Amino acid sequence: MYEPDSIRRIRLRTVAVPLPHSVTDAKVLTGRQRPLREVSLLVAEIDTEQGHTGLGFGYCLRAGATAQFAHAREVAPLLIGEDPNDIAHLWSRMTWAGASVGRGGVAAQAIAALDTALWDLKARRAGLPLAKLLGAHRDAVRCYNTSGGYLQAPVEEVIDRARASLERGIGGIKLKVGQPDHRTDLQRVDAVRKALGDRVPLMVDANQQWDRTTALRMGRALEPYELEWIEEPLDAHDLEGHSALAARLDTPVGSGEMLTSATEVAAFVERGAVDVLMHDAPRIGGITPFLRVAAMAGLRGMAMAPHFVMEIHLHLAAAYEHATWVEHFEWLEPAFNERLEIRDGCMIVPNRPGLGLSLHEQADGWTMAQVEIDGRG
Ligand code: SMN
Ligand code: MG
Repeated sequence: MYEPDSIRRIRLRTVAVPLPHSVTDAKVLTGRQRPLREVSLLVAEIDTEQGHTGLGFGYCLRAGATAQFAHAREVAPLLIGEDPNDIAHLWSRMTWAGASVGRGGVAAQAIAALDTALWDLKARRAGLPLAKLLGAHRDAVRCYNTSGGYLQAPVEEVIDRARASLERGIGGIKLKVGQPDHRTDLQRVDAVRKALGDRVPLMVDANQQWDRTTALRMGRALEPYELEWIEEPLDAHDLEGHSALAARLDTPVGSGEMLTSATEVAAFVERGAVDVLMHDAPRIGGITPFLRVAAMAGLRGMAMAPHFVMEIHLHLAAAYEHATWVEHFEWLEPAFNERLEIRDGCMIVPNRPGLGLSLHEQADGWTMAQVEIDGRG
């Protein structure tokens, strides 16, 4: 017999995780952003009256951490006293509470940390890894490395790091492109393809720095390299441009990481604007909206390669029917005690319950803000 549980306490904190070294993508070289030095996590920990716990997190890069924390702090009290199993209802309540600032962006991202903690809690209560709770299609997901392919690294270093990734069992390599000098992009892709050989899955990511003409020209110039996909060739919101480009290139086009609501992602899915859907649960409001658009993409047989946060997306990709990849980054590892196992080109779904994560104590030293909410005001 099910006895409804009740949320007793929520802890929120912002944890600024430093990167081993700063990284540069095309947005930096075109003067739009500073190099990236840290990732700010918004961590939510939920405790229930029956003694269950859930751990979730969202993130942001550069600006936004203060606003995410402030919004989460405002909506989290709505969860106190509620049954943590009613995740869809709680997601709606939190979203309606902040509706006047919108259903995407910072508001959605604050909710994402809490929503993810609720899913973690539900899976832990069931004693199942999250992928199993959702209904997994596989217990390992193909993975590719991104962190070795940034633009501040000379191509020799990119090749060395790619070789090290492949040796440790990672299944593909992504390179950053989109530099103001297009020839440099092509030279780097050529050098890496020659060094690694034809059989290694390679992807490129232009981080939105091409216009429509350049994207088509670069896409055509890159066709001989048989890339797994070309990512963010255009402005992230240029739905029409993506549709036209995807129709004209043989190489699959991927995008979706910069969209910040399920509705925005759904438009790309409905229009078939991308071949590889790259949405991001923490960016669009959590696992609840992620699964809604994944279901739409699944009906169309689309490929899916969720953006960043392998710690969460590994479970969601394992529960997706069609072709899928997960993105390997070591950046967030210092914040957690556990490590994901990688073998034969794939990341293995952990057999621990929930997401299978616990916060490392060094996260305490990186905590910039925290609050405990227990309903007693
Ligand atoms: C990226 C952007 C922001 C954080 C991590 C990674 C990048 C990617 O665009 O897709 O790898
Ligand atoms: Mg990207």
